[in-house]
Amino acid sequence: SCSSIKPSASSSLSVAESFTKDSASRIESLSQVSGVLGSQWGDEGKGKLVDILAEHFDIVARCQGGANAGHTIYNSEGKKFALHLVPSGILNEDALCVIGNGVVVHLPGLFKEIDGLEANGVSCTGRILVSDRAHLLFDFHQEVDGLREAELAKSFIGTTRRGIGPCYSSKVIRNGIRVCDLRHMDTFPQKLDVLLSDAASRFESFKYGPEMLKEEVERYKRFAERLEPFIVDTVHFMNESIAKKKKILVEGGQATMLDIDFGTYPFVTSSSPSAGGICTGLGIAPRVVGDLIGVVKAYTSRVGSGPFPTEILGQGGDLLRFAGQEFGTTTGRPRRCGWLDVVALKYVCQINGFSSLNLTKLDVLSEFSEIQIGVSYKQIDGTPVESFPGDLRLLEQLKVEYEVLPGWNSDISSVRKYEDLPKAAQQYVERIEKLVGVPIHYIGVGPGRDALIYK
Ligand code: 2SA
Ligand code: GDP
Ligand code: MG
Repeated sequence: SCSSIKPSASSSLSVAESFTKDSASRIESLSQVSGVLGSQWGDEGKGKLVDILAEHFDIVARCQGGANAGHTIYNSEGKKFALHLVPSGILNEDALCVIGNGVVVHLPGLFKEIDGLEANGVSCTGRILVSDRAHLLFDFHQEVDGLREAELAKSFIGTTRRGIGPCYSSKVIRNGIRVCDLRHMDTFPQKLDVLLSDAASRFESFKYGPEMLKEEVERYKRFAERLEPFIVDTVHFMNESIAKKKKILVEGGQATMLDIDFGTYPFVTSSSPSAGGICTGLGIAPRVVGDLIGVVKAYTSRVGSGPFPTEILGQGGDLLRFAGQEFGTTTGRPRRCGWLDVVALKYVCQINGFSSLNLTKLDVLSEFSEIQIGVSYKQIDGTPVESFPGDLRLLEQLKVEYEVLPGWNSDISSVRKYEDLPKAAQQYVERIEKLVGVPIHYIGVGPGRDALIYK
């Protein structure tokens, strides 16, 4: 359960050994419907874990977000893949990939991604199912994303400009166009005209005329034909699969600190990357959802604007950024870096009820002789802050209190057993478990598939 945690194993090797689980038993004990969710501001290494777990699941499903996600995976031959809309299960040939109703789908991007995978020997035919209820994200949504950011000037969000916010806006204001609408080309042009006219009346620089509509409709007629074999009522499919005892892994995009409700609003994405998004984005009941693994980077990164209490500015930040290769998978933007923030992490664990954590990129901290953990927040007048605040004004002014732990000054990237980690590295892992109250079952020590320690 989320709240139970093993006692500290820092004192003797034999105790640590008894906690070391082999990979098979850890993965096989995961429940029928499990999920992998981001626990910070994204890019924790969700894609890598999903890729590893996918071998043991029948279905890998995305429930929210879109091509703003960037999941980098190295396969067994060390070949690099960057996935955006296609679930990270695609590299395991037996896994079926579902794009659920909660995802916003940019068809030109999806087909480009599929073509790229196929060109690299990954067969996608018959392996990707797209919900008929999913909303379509058009090129114009991307253009509007850029125009909105430009308009915000200095207070820009720092979006990926993939059209995510504008597409979810269309959905929520109820004039969005869904995948099933591609089957009704008689009414499609009129629906698209409403959206494009709206954008044109809102933004002076948005150029729109009858030619553009005609071209876009023709393009979408071709996309509709190509997409037809992928279109499924995924609500029915998921629930039937559950009844047939198929194992399902849900792959989260972004992370809870970017959640539209729980994140640092307005510096968030427009979907629900937290546990609730699994049910709304796939149409499955909360009681069928079992284990949720929170993926946590051993430090913190954030791309885009917004509060980041434990951010390290200047050289320390650069050191983490280069050691961890912290650059956006989708946009290439340099990521802001800082220490682990336990206040934020505890808040995220409460919201999601994680059964375990995957601590990633522990190897990156080998560069540091001392490691800090943000353990509590205080207001400037010294008043303690109980939980991660919703009020940005408060968040920007607070002071973080740190604990300092010794570094391990050695390369751990080839370590494969928990007990072989240097004492100081074990101490860091166990201190996090203790502070957060959730066990760490997986520890990443490198980007490769094999660079994972089961604890
Ligand atoms: P958006 O585009 O509307 O979702 O942006 C809103 C905020 O959400 C953040 N966001 C992300 N943060 C980290 N990683 C993401 N995916 C890519 C990656 C990002 C990239 O894997 O590296 O390549 O730049 C992601 N997607 C959205 C975004 O930075 C805004 O703060
Ligand atoms: P995601 O969006 O959560 O899937 O994460 P990204 O793929 O955007 O970013 C994580 C990056 O860290 C990728 O380049 C991964 O290859 C890499 N990575 C994942 N786990 C580890 C790890 O344990 N150690 C190191 N050094 N790199 C890792
Ligand atoms: Mg990413």
